Amino acid sequence: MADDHSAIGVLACAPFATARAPRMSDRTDATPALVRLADYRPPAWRVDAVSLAFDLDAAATEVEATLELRPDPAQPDAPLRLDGRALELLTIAVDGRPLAAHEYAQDDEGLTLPGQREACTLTTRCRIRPDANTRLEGLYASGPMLLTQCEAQGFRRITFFIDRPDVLARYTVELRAARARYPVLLANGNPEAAGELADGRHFARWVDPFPKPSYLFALVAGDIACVEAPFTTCEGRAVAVKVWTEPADVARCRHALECALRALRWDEVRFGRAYDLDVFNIVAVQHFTMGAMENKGLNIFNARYILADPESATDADFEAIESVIGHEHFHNWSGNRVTLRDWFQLSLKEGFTVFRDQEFTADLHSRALKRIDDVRMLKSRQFVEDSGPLAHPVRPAQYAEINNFYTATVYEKGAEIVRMLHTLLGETDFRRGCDLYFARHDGEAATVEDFLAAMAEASGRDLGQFARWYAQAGTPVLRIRDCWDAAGGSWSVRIEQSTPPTPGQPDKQPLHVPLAFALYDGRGGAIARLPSGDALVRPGLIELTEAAHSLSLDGLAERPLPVFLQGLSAPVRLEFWYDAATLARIVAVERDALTRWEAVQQLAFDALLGRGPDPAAARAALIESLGGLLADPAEDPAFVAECHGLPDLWTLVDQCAEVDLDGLLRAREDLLDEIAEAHADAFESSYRRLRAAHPGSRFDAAAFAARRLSAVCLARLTRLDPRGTLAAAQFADAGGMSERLAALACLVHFDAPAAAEALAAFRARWRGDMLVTDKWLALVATRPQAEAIDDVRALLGDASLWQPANPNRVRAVLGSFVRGNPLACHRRDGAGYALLCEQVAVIDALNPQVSARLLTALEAWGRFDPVRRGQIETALRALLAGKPSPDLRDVLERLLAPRPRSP
Ligand code: B3K
Ligand code: ZN
Repeated sequence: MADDHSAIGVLACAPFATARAPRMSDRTDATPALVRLADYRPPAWRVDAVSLAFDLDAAATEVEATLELRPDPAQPDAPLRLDGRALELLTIAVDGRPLAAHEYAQDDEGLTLPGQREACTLTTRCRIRPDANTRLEGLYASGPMLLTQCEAQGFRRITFFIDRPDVLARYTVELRAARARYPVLLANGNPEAAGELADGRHFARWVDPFPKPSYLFALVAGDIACVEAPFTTCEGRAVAVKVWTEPADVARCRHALECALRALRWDEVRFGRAYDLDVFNIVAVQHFTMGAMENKGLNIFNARYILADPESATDADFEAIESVIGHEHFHNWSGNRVTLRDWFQLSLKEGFTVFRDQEFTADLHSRALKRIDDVRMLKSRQFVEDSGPLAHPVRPAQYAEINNFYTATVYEKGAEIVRMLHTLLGETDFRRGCDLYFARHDGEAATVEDFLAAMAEASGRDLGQFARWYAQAGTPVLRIRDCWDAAGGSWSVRIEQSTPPTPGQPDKQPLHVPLAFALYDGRGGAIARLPSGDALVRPGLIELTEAAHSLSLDGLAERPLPVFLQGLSAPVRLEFWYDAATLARIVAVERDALTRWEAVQQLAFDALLGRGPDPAAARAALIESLGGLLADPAEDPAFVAECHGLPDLWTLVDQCAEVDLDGLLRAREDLLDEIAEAHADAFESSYRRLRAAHPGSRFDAAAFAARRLSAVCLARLTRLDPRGTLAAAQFADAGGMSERLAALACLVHFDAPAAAEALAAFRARWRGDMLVTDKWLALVATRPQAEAIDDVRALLGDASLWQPANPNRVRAVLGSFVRGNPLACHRRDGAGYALLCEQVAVIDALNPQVSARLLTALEAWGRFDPVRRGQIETALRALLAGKPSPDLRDVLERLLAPRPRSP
């Protein structure tokens, strides 16, 4: 364990120069320069150890940093350069000697010491303004708390540092603050000392024994309380696990604490990864740009992913909390112990960790349902991203603003790549590969190549071609045609793969694709024999490596029913056309739940988009299949609910080169009406049965599943009952938030007479709780009426509700509006786009990460009709002309770039 406290003593009494006039500029108008992967160079200087001392205060915090610096002998002439943004430099000294003005140069991006060539101790003292920090990056205030968010480049807003992930240092941190206002002082690592200071102030000293990059630094100070539990790791380490929040909410942290204990144990059992500190602190805060952050030993969470009880949180909230708690903890190895060489490798930690959290949920609950949920999300978000102007490789080759690359592609497609490795290698070799990767790179900054090399070595497989998945953007298409020769009893199949052009990548190479498959005979029995040909075929899996493959199987008595891509064995689009009867048969005979669900989706696509051999037959088969699923007591109600959830608008848009938005929305509503009418009795009886069998808010898998399906039944029944009687009754006697919110959504979305009263009652009940109020805001913003835009304007004018500096409010109102209210946001008169872009500009001045992300919701605009395209282009160009932040500018420029053409 590093013992740097003497250094803090030195730091506290070292003489300092008074620095020149502060440079505080934080915005530039210029297009940010592109950073390229090809330009990567190792750091010219290393930081071995850091001592930080914070005199915390919301209005003015002073940060004293002592860095043990050492030049890279291979780059002897490189000057010492440190990153720093919006820092007021108060003093600077090298080896205790105050620097004269000519010995360093400060600019908007940092600090250079041109004459420094030898290893040295650099001490700086800076002043920062947490309460003026609306970017929520660096040190900022959330209500009465002070906290940090450093990933990706926020540490440079706290102190001068070589702020890149391949500079790993050991940190000692002393926090000092007024005890009355900040009684709890937390930082990374283990607590080492604490005590009183003069004038009602106190201090806490934390030492992190593990070297880490600056993006994992964190502190929290405030009047917070915790729930806690002991945990003993498989290595025998006693860990105090604590979940903290503002005292009034602490009772709602119990579920999160239990999730953390489950995550700690699961990672030991499934991945052999043990926790490595004496304390594991998790803190919930109200202001947070993302969901959560994996800082070493001090995970910081958006409160929406911590606080829950049955009265205030839905079943989906409970599930999401478990998943995010797991995700952040799993980063302790995939991200923290083994970190990233550079930000291009982001998916190395994010894709891998999403895969790990997906497996955590699948192992603990229903593997089938988890996969369906993940694939639904992948298709509605990542596939759309991958086919639009913001498409980029899982490992981008360049970026203007790294914060714009925390995307569905880096996270979800990145997880699919890891899942394909798992499929290709099998659990045993995959685990051996992970173990090797962790052992070989522990304490290092790694690359995608390092990860693949460990997997290849552990399995003996050549992953050279597989690596293209990281470099090539766009969703590959598998075009499959089969042929049956009845006379010879021979079945043959041709499989072609291609990937459409994406921005900057007109030409694509064939990928290494694991294609799961099954062949069924006429009675639904699996055909065990394998086809042969020019692809590697093993039971249940074909490995594609070429642009085209041919396979065949002889000696069959009847035409087999082939099923491809079970479990979505690769993130590709499948073009293999079944007629409606065959799709219905797949729903009936297939064993893989995801493939059954996909067959239902396929019927819906054919019916809604007028595709396939007979759209009318697809519509009839869909309605019949949905009825069959509803009537079958052997089916898991949650699976039935998933099947009844038709593809959302964005998944449908993704299927079309040119979109008739109005037509698509109408078609979807008409189909839902028809389904409701066709199965009205079954919906009613299922609804009553499910609610009677699982009253109240019990928390077990059966109750979750029942509530999921009863919510679908209620939504269909409310279509048939303009008075919304059943929904009003459920709203009145709801057993918890899931039932209450489902009922309220029906009343609001179908404009039932009781809607206004129910909305008012909900708002009054939760007036003091903005997290729950966010659910209310989202409902108001998604009322599917063109006039909902007026409601949104009213919300934006209500200061008790609208807090543009809080990302949760922005997501609840504007995020819901732009993603979930096509009828209002995409109004043909352009009023929705005007509102969105006007608000994006307002938010951009506060928090550029949030404004840039909000605008990505327009990524499919190039497929819209000419009228909408014209309006969107005008709105985007106006934003571009109005001095956007570099983050927003980057998104705007990519949205407006000419579309890539096929070669
Ligand atoms: N690593 C963080 C995300 C940080 C976002 C920076 N803009 C959360 C996560 O993926 O675990
Ligand atoms: Zn993550």
